[in-house]
Amino acid sequence: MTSDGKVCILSGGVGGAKLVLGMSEILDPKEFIVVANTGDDFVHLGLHISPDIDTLVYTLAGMVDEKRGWGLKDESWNFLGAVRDLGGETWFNLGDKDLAMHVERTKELKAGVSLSQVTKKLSAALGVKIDIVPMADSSVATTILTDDGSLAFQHYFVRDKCNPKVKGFKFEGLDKARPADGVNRFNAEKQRALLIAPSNPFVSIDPILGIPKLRETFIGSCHVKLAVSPIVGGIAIKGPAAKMMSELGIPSTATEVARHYLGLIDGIVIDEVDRDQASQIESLGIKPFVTKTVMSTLDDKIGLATDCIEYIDYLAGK
Ligand code: FO1
Repeated sequence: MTSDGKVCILSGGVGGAKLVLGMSEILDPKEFIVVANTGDDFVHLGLHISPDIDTLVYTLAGMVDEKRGWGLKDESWNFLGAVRDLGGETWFNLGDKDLAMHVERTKELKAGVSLSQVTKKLSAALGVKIDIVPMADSSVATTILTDDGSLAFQHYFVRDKCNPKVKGFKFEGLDKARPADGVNRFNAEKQRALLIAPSNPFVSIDPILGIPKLRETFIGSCHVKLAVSPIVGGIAIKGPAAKMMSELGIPSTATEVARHYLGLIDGIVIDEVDRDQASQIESLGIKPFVTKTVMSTLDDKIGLATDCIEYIDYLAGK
């Protein structure tokens, strides 16, 4: 590890997990931690589901279904079929093998083990060496304010397929949330960088940054603050970020992603197709780095992770 401390990656699900996988190929596990959004967490059929943690763990364990981006590959769906036969809720797809993760997590949480500790235990069991830390151990629940009323995150995202028009967001429990121990340990010293993954700024990153005092602490504890834009050529590679932006009256551009993080980040990585926005971003006082950000192959993921680390070192004046 360098003497300059660690990199802390803030991540949601699919897009963030891809960058983290790339990072795991170029950095030692001791050189970085991943802080996962838990605003998407919910209790379903009596089970505690932590979708972004699951996606990170399965991706790093090489077990994720790459086509869907979430859940396990070679999955079967007998449990879901049996729930359907009983007239139960089947809008949220829980595969037979995936079920084990939620059952084990729920059992441990019920026994009083913290989400941080359960995550550590379950990721280690699957051979994941990267430190994945939930943003908080207490519950934070993202609610989407829409034209159809307030919707719990997974109702908006999975059940209603992101169709309702978004008017705003609420993060219940955020005021009482405290950063998990792993995040506190990271912030106790001067660290190499904060890296915001190409995740949804509104529902994946804002819940993390909204934990009281966390944003200010990151500003103080990290030498460099860098984000990667999840918006490429006006669209989001995965998920509703671009749709949310246009419904909120914000142009869906990399420039607006940079503006969203104004006051926090020193630099932003944007895609080649958005090269013409570089000077606009620069005029915000944020330094843009243009590269290929779409991560289809493992080489793409390693390439973007390498670019991020090189740009972090450049911004640190090395
Ligand atoms: N996403 C879907 O689009 N449909 C699903 O049925 C679904 C099930 C699911 C089960 C377990 C899990 O860990 C994740 C799951 N996801 C599903 C992904 C997840 O809900 C979203 O990708 C995130 O919450 C957004 O980051």
